Formats: sequence, structure tokens, C-alpha cells
Amino acid sequence: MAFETITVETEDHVTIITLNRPDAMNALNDQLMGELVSALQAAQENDKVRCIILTGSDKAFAAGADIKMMSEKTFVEVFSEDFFGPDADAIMRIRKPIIAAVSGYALGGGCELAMMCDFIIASETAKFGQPEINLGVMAGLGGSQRLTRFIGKSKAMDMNLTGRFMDAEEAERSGLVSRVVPVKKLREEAMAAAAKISEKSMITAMAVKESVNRSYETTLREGLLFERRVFHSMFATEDQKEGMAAFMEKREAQFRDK
Ligand code: CO8
Repeated sequence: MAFETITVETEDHVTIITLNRPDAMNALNDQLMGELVSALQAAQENDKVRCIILTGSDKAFAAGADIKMMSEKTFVEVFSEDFFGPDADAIMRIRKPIIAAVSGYALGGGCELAMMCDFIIASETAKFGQPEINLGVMAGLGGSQRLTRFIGKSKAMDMNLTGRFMDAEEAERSGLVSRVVPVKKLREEAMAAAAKISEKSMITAMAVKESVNRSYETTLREGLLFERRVFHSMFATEDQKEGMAAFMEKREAQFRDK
């Protein structure tokens, strides 16, 4: 597939999608979102791919939705087309693990896109923010919802109301990102994490993703029951037998995604 606003490479079992609109700090427009969804769906359908990395440039993961594109839109247009809604839904339907590898600006829709991934590895230069209020709008893809669950009400209010940026160190301290690494090591660290995930049973990895995500959608009681039932169901897989046998035989497990 030929893309203009992203690049896509597959190395071993990992698809790396790089946002690539350098002149616009990787701002998200209709074309980029469409291409991103296509690339993610292709990775989902490719049996060889076991993990996905979404990244940008050293300067910007993405500086938000494209302001030039949005500036002329009317309420009727954004409401009728459900602006970015179907794209966000499609991203959330990807069942394989997605790691966001963030350097530079992750602002507005860029921060929200990173939060749609399963976890975020940041470089020391990463800056997160929900500065939409400066444009006379507010977050629309999770900046008032996911961010609040990730970092708590006080910090989410601070970010959304003042529009200030959060650096990588504060983002890690607040639980927004899982680790911070030097900018030169970002790709290597993300690839190493993706390689680790690729060694696991894909069935189990998808179940983990579904279960952790469920914790944001439901009550603790329902979530715990969901988790327990998924755990029980894993005893129907060959990979559970293999994983436990390998432990007892003191060897590496050979998972077959069955
Ligand atoms: N959209 C379009 N173009 C952008 C964007 C953007 N979000 N961000 C940067 N650019 C462009 C600039 O216009 C500039 O282009 P040009 O050279 O043609 O003028 C180029 O990128 C470089 O940017 P700067 O010259 O501004 O670079 P600086 O290093 O001085 O500043 C910043 C970098 C801090 C990232 C700055 O560009 C900035 O503040 N950008 C805007 C950040 C922002 O407000 N983001 C939020 C956008 S709104 C949003 O994301 C809503 C998402 C929800 C969607 C809802 C769906 C339901």
C-alpha cells in the first residue's frame, strides 16, 4: 500500500508505523487518519505481525489535529461526518498490542492518539499537552476522559484548563507513560518491548489487552469477573498447556497461538 502521510515497515514480527507530515509537526488530518487506520488494519490481518509500534519524528509524535483543516469547519459538518469518530473507533478495535513511542510534541489529538495505544514509551524530549482551550475548543478524542483516568482529575484539569505541557519526567511520575528513555534509544527500547511481546502467545496477549482495557469500561466487580472468566477460558488453549509444561521442563515455551 502506498501512503503519503505515514511510513510503514515490518521488521521480524513488528510493524512500525511512523507519522510523516514533517511540515505540519505530524498534525492529524483526514488523509493521515485514513492511512493510519488502513495500516493498523493491515497489521491486524497480517499473521506475521505480533506487535505494532506507532511513532513520529524526534520533533513531534503529533502536534494535534490539523488546525488549518479544522479552522473552516462548521458544527453541521463536524457533527454530520462525526469528525474523527469512526477513525478513533477503528483504532480502538485493533486487537494486537500497540506501543506508542513518543518523542517531542504529543499535543491535543496527538496526546490522545498516544493514549489510544496500549502503553507509551517516551523519550526525554517528549512533551504532552491538551492545549485545545487556546483554540477555543476542548479535547475531543479522550483528553478529558482517558487522560483523567490515567493521571487523575487534578492534573487532567490543569492540563486541559491551562493548556500547559507536561514533560516526560512528569508524565512518567503521573502514570501517563510506562518508561522514559534517551531520545536515541527510543526506537531500540520500543523494538525490544515489541520483541518481548512477540514471543508470547498472541491469544494471551490479545486477552490481556482486552482485559486491561475492560477495566476502564466497567465496575471493579464486573471487571474482576470478566478477568476471571477470561483466565478460566485460557485453559482451553494449547498455549496454556505448552506454557506450563515448558516451565516445569525448564525450557522456553513454544507458543503456537492456539
Ligand atoms: N495543525 C496544523 N499545523 C500545525 C499544527 C497543527 N496542530 N501544529 C504545528 N503545525 C505547523 C505550524 O503551523 C507550522 O507550519 P508553517 O511552517 O507552515 O507555519 C509548522 O507546523 C511548525 O510549527 P511551529 O512553527 O509552530 O513550530 P514551533 O516549534 O514554534 O511550535 C508547537 C511547535 C508548540 C507544537 C506549535 O506548533 C503548536 O502549538 N501547535 C499547535 C498545538 C495544538 O494546539 N494542538 C491541538 C490542536 S486541536 C486538537 O488536537 C483537537 C483534537 C481533537 C479532535 C476531535 C475529534 C472528535
